[in-house]
Amino acid sequence: MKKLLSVVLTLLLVSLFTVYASAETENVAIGASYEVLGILTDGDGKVHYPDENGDSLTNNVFAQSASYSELEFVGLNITSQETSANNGISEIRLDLGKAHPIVNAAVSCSNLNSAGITLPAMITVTYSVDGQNWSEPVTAEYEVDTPADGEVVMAVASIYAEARYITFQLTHATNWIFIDEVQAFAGDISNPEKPEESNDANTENGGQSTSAPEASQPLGNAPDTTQLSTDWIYIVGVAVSIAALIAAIIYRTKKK
Ligand SMILES: [Ca+2]
Repeated sequence: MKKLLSVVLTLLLVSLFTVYASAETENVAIGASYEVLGILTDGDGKVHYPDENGDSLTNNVFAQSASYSELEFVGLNITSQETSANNGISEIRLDLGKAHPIVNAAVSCSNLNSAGITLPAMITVTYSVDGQNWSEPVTAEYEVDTPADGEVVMAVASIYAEARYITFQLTHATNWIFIDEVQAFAGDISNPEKPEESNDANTENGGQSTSAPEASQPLGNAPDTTQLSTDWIYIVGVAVSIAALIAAIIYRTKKK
């Protein structure tokens, strides 16, 4: 009986580790090249809040505070030529070098209202394997519900598809948006933990596309039925594991 118990416990630990490992992701945007639309050059040719070395957004370094004086931030201005010509939307176009299975993409933004720097009113992400065929826009959600003034806030878009090119479209709430990093996390895209996206953000900008996941399927998302059944296998597996673990502990306690 003891042998059986140790076998069961070992199997449980292995299965729990497998579940944990499948949730691991890696930021494959570190060191990736990108293009920015929205840096402001004034009439005298002065560049305001530039991307000093052209690597601030993928160097895996974050600003120490929300301040505009932090060199890690790249300033994007709604009156810049590029943003003006792009319907008031600034963009960061990331090239990962090759296609990766992308679980989600994130962008880090300063929220310093007291200095006229606000979070984008909306962030949408589109992605592509070949740079020709693009997904429908996916709305990124802020990780903080009510960001405080002076806080740096991350917005995350759920992707679950192969992608090499990822474009962040940043709709301005005010003149300035300050960004210090963009990220793209590769991992297991076969098992999306579907956060059912609300369409609230989409309605703010009537022109943008609505719900995203269905539209992004042509680029490689698994069908919903597969996702659901895989989810349930994990949930049942973990539940059985925990029940068996408790039973084993009770059994051993009684033996003593
Ligand atoms: Ca950075």
